[in-house]
Amino acid sequence: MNNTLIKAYQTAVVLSLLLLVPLVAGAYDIPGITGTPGSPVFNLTTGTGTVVTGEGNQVHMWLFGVAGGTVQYTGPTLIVNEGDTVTINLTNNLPVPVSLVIPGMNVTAAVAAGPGPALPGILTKEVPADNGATTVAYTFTATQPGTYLYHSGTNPSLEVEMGLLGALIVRPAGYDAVTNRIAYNDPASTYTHENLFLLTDIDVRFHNAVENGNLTNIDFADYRREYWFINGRNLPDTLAAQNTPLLPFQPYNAIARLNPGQTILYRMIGAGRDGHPFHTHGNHHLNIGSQGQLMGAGASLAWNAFTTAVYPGDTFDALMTWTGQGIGWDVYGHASDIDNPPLGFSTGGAPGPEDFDNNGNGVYDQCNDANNLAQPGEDPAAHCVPLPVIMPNIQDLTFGMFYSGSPFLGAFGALPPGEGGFNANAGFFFMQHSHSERELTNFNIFPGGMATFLIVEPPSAPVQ
Ligand SMILES: [Cu+2]
Repeated sequence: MNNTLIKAYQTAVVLSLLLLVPLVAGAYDIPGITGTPGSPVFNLTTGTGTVVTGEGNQVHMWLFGVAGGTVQYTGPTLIVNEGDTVTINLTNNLPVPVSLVIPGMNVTAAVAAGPGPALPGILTKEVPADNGATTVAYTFTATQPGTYLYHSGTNPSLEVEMGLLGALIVRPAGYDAVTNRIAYNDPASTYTHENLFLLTDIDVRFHNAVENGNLTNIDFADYRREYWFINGRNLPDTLAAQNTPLLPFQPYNAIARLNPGQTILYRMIGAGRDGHPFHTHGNHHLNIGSQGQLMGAGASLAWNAFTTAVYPGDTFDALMTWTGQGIGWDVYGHASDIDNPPLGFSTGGAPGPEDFDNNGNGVYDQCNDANNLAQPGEDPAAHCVPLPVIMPNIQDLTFGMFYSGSPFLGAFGALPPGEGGFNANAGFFFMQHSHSERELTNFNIFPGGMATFLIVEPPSAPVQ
């Protein structure tokens, strides 16, 4: 075939491959529980559990869980839709009364079953300590989409500290899990993936006192945190699998992943005793909502931040993306081709990393080819610009456990014996963490605490 025929053939191949790609890429959601649309009912209970900390300590907790299941830290994430009439039936297996408050929701509480009556608490009606005999129903209409905290409204100094808290997500009326992934009823809140970052902290001395029955000897003014959590886990457990049997009371992890150009919705909640400056590496995040309120039509009052101060009771909805724009060199390694040999089409197979910027002209990584343009999202000014430093010899480098051996996205390079294995796709790992440095420890052991990672995976590794 002559060159024209080859190009026509390859263009057809590329187009047919594109047709096989779904219009909406695979996406992941926040794990949680849902109910019957319109009128979901959640049956929750309380109980004691043991949280395993990042350095291996075990901490006595009071926790919410689905009735008949395992209690958990943090409590089950409740996911409902705007306009739903939500009922949460709560029973209690703890030695103290408990209750449920949901700041931002107009909740009605009443005894639904059992001997009753509910105890008249300070903030809401309470479930007595009666080994599950009484059920109190908390009912509200989810009028406003957004991210919310629920927690015990009974002696919160003790009971929120002990772990009686969780997240509530209200999806907007126009939301569709496949075709319209929005945080609010506004296209400016559109996202590809979403993550929950429920931020908590504890003082293990209080938990030891409760475990030993010394409920009256706790001085909450004298608190000193030793552990900081995201979704009930400390680093490195924030990166472990969901529902791992190693952490039976801590089902949720906190890994964030995206492909270049995609957008993640971070739902951040402050539920500890201290505020936490939550900091994103890789890019700033755009705070589009807070406390269930969109920051203006078209998100016009949204604000960019590298760090958002998340104080107790705060919730923020923030959009995070990554494109590699503006760094001034070609993160895909198109210029040098040292680490990333031509793959995929050029060897007769599926698209590979080196095909990503190919317009179907049959020429691969020829930066002097006028048809070889920057890919969507790639900075045209950086396309084919080489890495502006000379890489040191490997014996002169210190290796992080997530380094692929190459500075280029999706490329592997040489690593010393024993290094590697934690970065399967040669992605970029960006720490997302509390910028209070002391909160990056587990009982004074660094690294740990309130930290996780955003993994920018190369286009060859679609994030589902
Ligand atoms: Cu940092």
